[in-house]
Amino acid sequence: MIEMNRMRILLVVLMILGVDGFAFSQDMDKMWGEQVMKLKAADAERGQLFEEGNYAMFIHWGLYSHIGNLYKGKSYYGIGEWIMNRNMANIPVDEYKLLVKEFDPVKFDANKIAKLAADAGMKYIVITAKHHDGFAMYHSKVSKFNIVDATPFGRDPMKELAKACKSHGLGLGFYYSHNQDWTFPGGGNGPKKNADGRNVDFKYYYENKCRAQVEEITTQYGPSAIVWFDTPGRIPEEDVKELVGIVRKNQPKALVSGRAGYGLGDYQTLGDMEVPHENVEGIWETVDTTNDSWAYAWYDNYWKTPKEILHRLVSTVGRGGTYMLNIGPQGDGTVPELAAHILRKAGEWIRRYPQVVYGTDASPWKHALPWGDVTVKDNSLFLCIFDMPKNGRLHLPGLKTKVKFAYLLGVKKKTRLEVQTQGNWTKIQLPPSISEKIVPVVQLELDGQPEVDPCWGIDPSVETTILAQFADVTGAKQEKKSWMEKFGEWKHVVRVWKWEKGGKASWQVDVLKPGYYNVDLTYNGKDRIVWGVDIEGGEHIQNQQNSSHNYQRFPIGWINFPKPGRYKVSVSCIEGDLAEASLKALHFTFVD
Ligand code: H79
Repeated sequence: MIEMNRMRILLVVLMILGVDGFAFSQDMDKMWGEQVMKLKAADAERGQLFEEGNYAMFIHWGLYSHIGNLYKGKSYYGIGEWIMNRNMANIPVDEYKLLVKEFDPVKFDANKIAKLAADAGMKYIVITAKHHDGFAMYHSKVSKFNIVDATPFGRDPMKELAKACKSHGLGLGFYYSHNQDWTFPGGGNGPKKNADGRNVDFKYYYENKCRAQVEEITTQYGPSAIVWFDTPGRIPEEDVKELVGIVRKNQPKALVSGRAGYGLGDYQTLGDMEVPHENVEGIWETVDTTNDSWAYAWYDNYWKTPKEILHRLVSTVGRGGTYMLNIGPQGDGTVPELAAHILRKAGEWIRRYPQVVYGTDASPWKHALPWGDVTVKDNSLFLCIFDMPKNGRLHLPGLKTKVKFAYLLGVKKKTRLEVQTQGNWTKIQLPPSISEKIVPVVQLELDGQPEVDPCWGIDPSVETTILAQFADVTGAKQEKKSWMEKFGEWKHVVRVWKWEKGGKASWQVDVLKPGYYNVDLTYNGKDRIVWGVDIEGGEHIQNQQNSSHNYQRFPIGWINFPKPGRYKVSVSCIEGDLAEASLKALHFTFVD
């Protein structure tokens, strides 16, 4: 056990990123910080928060929330906390600072927010104590640019939230932008001169604001669960060491986010809004949004449904991580009603099946399955069904451990479901009517620790999507790409592109039911493209389709798997702009 605790998990994150739409010189890696994680014996206790928690509330709330992406009568589309930026409203520092006089979030109710998080099934809250705009959302003694001293509101919402979290049994952590400060002289991307017109450097900001504020947020509000540093950029390593030291001294049980920089944090945060497709080792989290922006944006009504939230939560936990979901309260302090509604609805499901989410581990398949995803606790598998197979048959490819019994959760009378094996497959027959309307869950009790043969199963009962990320590739490039859909709104993909003649992306698949399957491809590219799909030693199909600059799905045709069992399937790009053609996924649907 001690040995286990001492086990060091070393994880180097390599992100190969392309950024479209904005010209900027800094690498995204540097923006989010290169994160080399070491989980040491001493960190094990801190790691408990993630081991058991798995679901948390993120809150972006600040002076920018008062603007809500509507400035001087004009709407700006993108992440609201970046409204000052030159690619958004381009607000001069002095003008932004004047907004404090209008910021009066009188409807802020810490208890209501903490209750919402608890009702949602979240275990702790991380809130912006200071974002890149430099405005402190708590009572700071070192800078008057804070909510207590500078606004008509005059209250310390963090004090109120600390109390409310305590009474609801929630942990509380603070987001603190340690490198960037756009309004304090010397801060990252901030003014270069101080009030006397003297040139100042980062040290000036660090010594006069940053260090003291980290001291404040770790001493003024009782026990902290996390200090969430972000975008380390060019902050010197010794400063990060000192900041982490301050957290350790004042809050020995608090986790420090990986975005502190220089591998000095306790865990890894993936790219913003990134739910990974493949299991990730170590302790890590995904940070995500309920709509599109982090901070409140008046027009932002593109909400994730409760089912989508649960899907992203279960997928993150199923990949081995913790899910932190953001809400952006408005300038008056209230949480948008739809955000609250979605969170509560998802929370009702979690309360029905808490054992599926809390304290569970990653799926032995290491990726999603066609009908949903899996979490694990000891010898139990929790099969969460997001796409119900029409015939009620749940198929598990490659499960090597014997199933003792299977039953549907959430029903009064625990009834054993029929389980059969066929080749490498385990087949479970679901009951004809299921009362769970959002995400039904089947629990499998196994004879031992789950073991899985990592082959891709082609499911005859529900569409099977296989990602290019999992292909073996020759004669093409397999690369990760992250891009912004709107300003600051990230999307991530691993694609296969830069095809050469004869290049192939291949997967080992296992077919349960022989016959014809329709094959679609999701790709982007330029103009018309001819794609081929091959079964090694079997059929070859090809077809020309159009393409678009964003990822879209096009049909290629039917392909025949003559008997059950293993095949090697390959995709190749045959004609068209081979260098630009970028494959994301292939999809198989059984043709009845
Ligand atoms: O707090 C949220 C974001 O404001 C913050 N992290 C999450 C949790 C964040 N700050 N910076 N970044 C994320 C990444 C920076 C991206 C950039 Fe850009 C790309 C900086 C310049 C180009 C997007 C476009 C943001 C500004 C311009």
